[in-house]
Amino acid sequence: MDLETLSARLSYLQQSGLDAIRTAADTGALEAVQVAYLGRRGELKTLLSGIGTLPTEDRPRVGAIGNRVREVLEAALDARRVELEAAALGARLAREGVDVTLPGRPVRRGSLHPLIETNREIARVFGQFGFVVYEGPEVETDVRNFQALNIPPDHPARDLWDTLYTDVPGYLMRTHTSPGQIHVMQQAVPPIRALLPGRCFRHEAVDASHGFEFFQVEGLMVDEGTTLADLRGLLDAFAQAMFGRGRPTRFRPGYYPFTEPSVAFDVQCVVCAGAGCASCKRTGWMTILGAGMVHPVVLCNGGLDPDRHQGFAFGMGTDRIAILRYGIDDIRMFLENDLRFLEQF
Ligand code: 2NL
Repeated sequence: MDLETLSARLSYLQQSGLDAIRTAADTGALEAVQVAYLGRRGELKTLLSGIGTLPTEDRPRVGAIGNRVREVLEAALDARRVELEAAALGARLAREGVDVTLPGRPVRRGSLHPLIETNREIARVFGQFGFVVYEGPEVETDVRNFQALNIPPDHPARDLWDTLYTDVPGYLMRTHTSPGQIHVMQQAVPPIRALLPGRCFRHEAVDASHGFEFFQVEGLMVDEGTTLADLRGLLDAFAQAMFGRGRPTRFRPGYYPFTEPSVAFDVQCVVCAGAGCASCKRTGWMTILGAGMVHPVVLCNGGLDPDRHQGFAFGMGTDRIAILRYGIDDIRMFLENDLRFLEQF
């Protein structure tokens, strides 16, 4: 082969290499072009192996042309590689792109159960009078749930059919939050202003106004010289906060083994406002809680001296307060966990 032919072939090789590089559709194809032209057994190597047949003085010139061809092709390969990678990235971005202007998926927010909200509202009102929230255990001793509260052994509440007993002798599911107040009396030093919200349990046949579990809130105040008048004033303020300003209230005589005297506290019916309706059984009054002066025996059981300290206590069913506030007629709704009901509050 002579110099001229070899130069022409090198020039042709460069041109066809550049064409192949330009038309390579992706980085894989480009890799194949590189191997075919510049690889160890590529076209350039093959062509240059003919250099030995040239006269010695021509060899450097052909070598220089060969190097130049390699440089041109390498530069073209690099440029095309950058181009292909950018195009691939662009295509991927277009394919996987996120439309940030699309509306988001709505987050479904939960809310507190209406009974828990009612408990909190009750605690908020009494909190303004200095009452502090305490909590007691749901499994209690027979002593604290009954004996300490002056509830005699033959009291109907102690019957198997009214109380859920555990299989551990002497332990039961508390039937009211009062045993929690015994804990408070035994631990705190008067003046005591305690509020005890919590879940209670009774062995009941379930109907529209009875469940086997229910919420109760109890209050206890113990100090020197605490009277029934203090109780009345406090409960009036509570009734007005829950059922509206200026709402008339009344005390009626009641009975509990743990208070003496005992009262029922009524609020004028919010539905009929005195005219008589089904909601208050046409009496014009709704009983919202029971209360009384803590029985001296109970004060003693709580570790206090009745000659020095007196107190009052009151207890209410959260369910009942919520029913009256929201105008619901079936307490089973509160425990059925039907969102269509619960979401209305
Ligand atoms: C009701 C009536 C009441 C009490 C609860 C109480 C607690 C102690 C001492 C004295 Cl430690 N009394 N609690 C007093 C009167 C009534 O609850 O019908 N609740 C739903």
